[in-house]
Amino acid sequence: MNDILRIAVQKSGRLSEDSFALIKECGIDFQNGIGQLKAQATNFPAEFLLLRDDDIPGYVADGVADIGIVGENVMAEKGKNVAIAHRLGFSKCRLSIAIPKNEEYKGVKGLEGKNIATSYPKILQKFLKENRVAADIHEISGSVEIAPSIGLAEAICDLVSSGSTLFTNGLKEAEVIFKSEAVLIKQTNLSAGKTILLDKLLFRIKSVQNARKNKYILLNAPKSKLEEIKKLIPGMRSPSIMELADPEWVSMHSVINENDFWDVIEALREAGAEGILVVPIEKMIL
Ligand code: PRT
Ligand code: ZN
Repeated sequence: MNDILRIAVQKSGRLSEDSFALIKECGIDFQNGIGQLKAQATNFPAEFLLLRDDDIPGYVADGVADIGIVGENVMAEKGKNVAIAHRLGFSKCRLSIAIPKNEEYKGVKGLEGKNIATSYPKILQKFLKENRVAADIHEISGSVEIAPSIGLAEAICDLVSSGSTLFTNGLKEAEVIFKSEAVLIKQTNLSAGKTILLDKLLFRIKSVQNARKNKYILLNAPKSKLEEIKKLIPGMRSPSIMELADPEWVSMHSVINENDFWDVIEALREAGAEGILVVPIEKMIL
């Protein structure tokens, strides 16, 4: 059977660039023409549906698309029957309650009876209910940040990343109620054939993510310090060690994690490593 995976992606917006880059790094090519809503992959059994992000959970739940890339915030707000297949780690942001910056924040209970403007009424309602606070939710679809200054609401609940939008609108972040990142969502009853395709795609995505998290390192080490240096760069199984023309020295190759990158480099230099080269990895298959 010739299965094809239909993938919903935001057409243009904050998720698009990273979504398209990830697809490309997974080795999947497609032509994305202006105004085009559908695109066929040329080298993978996939078809892309280019949509507004708000429509993606519904399309996936209804089976119009099999999988989709969307912010977890939109997935939670829409409350559709979809499952997270994988976390993608980009478009990170948080949904927060903000109040005028010269007001004192008296905790969640201080929101009792307040009028809060938001585009995320469901997530906000859930948070208020869990905290047993009764507040009025005023749903608006955009420019939420100006609501307090025009007298529409006393507080807002909106997405924040750097915080500069809140700042320029005279607001301050009072409470984070939801943390979000882009997620790959899937239909809950994918066919066996499409599940195989999704697994292939997930394998590629994980290889791309592992490669981004790790670096390839090459260095020269004095033989006398070999054991000490080996412990610092254990690599995927163990480091490769090659003889150099100088019998006192060896060349070592390994993989190091981006998170402890600088600590490892410093420790290597202290241990006597020289000529350290660090290069990006394109794909990493574990
Ligand atoms: O047209 P379409 O409906 O597809 O797109 P959209 O305009 O609804 O969404 P878009 O492209 O703006 O955002 C898509 C997703 O990106 C969101 O659902 C989030 O998951 C994620 N994301 C990450 C953000 C932000 N960061 C973000 N900062 N979405 C919106 N913002 C806005 C926020 O609403 C506020 O206005 O940026 C402003 C705050 O940013 P800072 O940096 O000033 O704090
Ligand atoms: Zn949207």
